[in-house]
Amino acid sequence: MKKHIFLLICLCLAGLYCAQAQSVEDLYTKTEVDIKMRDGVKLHTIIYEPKDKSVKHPVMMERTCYSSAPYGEGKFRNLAAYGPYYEARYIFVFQDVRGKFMSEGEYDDIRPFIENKKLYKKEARNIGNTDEASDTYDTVEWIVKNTNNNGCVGQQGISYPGFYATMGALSGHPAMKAVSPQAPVTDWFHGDDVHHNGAFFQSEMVAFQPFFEYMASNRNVRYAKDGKRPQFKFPELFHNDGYSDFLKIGTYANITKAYGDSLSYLRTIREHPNWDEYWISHTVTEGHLHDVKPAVMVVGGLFDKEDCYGAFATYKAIKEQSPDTELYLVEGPWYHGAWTREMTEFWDKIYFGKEAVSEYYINNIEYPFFAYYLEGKGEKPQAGALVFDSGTRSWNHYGNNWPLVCREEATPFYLYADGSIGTDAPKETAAVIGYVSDPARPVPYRGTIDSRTSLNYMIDDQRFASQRPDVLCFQTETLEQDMSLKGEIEVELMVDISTTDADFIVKVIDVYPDGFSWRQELGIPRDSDIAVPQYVMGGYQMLVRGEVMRGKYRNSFADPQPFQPGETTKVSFTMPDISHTFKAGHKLMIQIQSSWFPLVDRNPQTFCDIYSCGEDAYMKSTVNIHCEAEAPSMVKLPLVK
Ligand code: PG9
Repeated sequence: MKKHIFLLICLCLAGLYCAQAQSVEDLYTKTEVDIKMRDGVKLHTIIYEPKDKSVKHPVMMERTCYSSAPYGEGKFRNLAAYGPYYEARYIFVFQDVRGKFMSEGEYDDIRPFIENKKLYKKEARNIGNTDEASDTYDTVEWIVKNTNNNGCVGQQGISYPGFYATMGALSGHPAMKAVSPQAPVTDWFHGDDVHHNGAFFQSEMVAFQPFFEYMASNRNVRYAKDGKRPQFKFPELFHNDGYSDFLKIGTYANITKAYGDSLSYLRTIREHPNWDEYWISHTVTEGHLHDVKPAVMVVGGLFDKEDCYGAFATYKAIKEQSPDTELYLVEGPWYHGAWTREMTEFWDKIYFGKEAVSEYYINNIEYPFFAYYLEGKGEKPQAGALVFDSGTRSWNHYGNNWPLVCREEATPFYLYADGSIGTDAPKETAAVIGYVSDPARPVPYRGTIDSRTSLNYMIDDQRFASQRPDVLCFQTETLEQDMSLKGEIEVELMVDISTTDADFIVKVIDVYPDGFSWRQELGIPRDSDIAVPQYVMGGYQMLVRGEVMRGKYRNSFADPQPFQPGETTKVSFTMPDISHTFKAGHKLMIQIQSSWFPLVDRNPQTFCDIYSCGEDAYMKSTVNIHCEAEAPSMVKLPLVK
């Protein structure tokens, strides 16, 4: 008997060894197919299918504008990197979206969703009547009919692929059971990538567009001669210090001229400076997120420099427009895409802990969601919002009650002219504090030199800024007890400026106690292998949330209006949700400034069309913040009482 058990153990170990030793190529086949959409356009699709045909497999799909490569027979993606999905032998599908890389068709940025699309039998009748949702439907229809699948398809994607996942949720295909838009591109005028509250996020876009419009275009990949991408020579506008480089280039007109006005999206941005029909039709949350059939898990990073806004906006829009959808929100202390990459316990100077790391997210949050809906495996996850507290470094589930504190319940924290903050309305009759905003010396968005936009800026130390005369600092007394903020932040400033336009950047900051050290806070012994950042953490001013408001849009994003110099004027706007506990011993600081460079383009501070103005439009402006009884300035904080 013992011999048989021993033999059985050996056989199991051998089997285990073989399974582990088997490569992706041993376990999967790769097929590349140009799937015909309903209007005849073919989209290049790469399908990795398990060789094991004894069972039907679930499907995980990603539609992307960043290439479904590697292309070519025998060239496999490292599917093992997909962890539990690979272990569960999912069918993996990667597709180049219309107009990109190896797919046919014309590309349209954040292609509008077409309501009430008809599906005609004749291809010609479907021309002009397709969008990313119908392309997803037609793709899923082909996949279900042509692979050894279990009839359950999932889709996920980060950033732009997150937008395609949102569109996948609108495809209406019955096999599409679960979708996860992650840091989805959602609203490029109010809060994602291109603009925040109408202000242009230049350093991201100017660096991104040349790659996106040339290297990624199907003209230069699918249709390039023998598939070789011609190298594009763009003028060397940027050398090493983004701040100096962008200051030297100056205006938007100079940037587009340097590129020979060849970047179509920079032309689109110039042609649509205000919130108009172009932006409305290209913003999916503008009434299109109804009848969402699949389960949806929106994932976002609280400190995501690109699409922090989009995740919250998508979740709130589906919650409001499609109340029957099985809807989930996951918000972690992450930068753009960190949750599926190399997020570790420390991120730059800040410790977020073991439950912030990518492995925890994939194994405890994301995979269980898809396993339930695509494999029928495990418990149904708790629907609603699972949000990490970046102060207590812990996950909390709020069910359907996110944000915990809504606008009407938010607590006003008044800004006083002496630089303090409090919850009592100011009594002074004349209390103003101000600065001179000089476009020739804009406030940097970081305290260090960057050539590209740093993903760390959203948790950076703000002490570099608080020392500047053109940055106002307001702070509370040292907190005697923890103060938790859970939701969006409303800003209401009463201002007067000496010119006819200005930007207002407000930053919410967690001020660490003097003498603070991670080693003491976390009890990390000297001989520990945890790499504690070597940095003066005592007095660290951690950015928790920053946002810009372009003053001319204060009354309407569609109809910008000039300021009357010297006239006290209200400027109010909303900052994306936070989930942060300010611990006892810390302070809450608010900083106000009028430039955030080169992250945001400079406001000339005269009312004009910034996308076509000349250098002569730029002028200094004296900015006053009113902190008086009849004109109080405040931030309304989502304080959990
Ligand atoms: N959200 C990212 C982006 C898209 C388009 C322009 C700039 C940035 C991204 O898809 O990675």
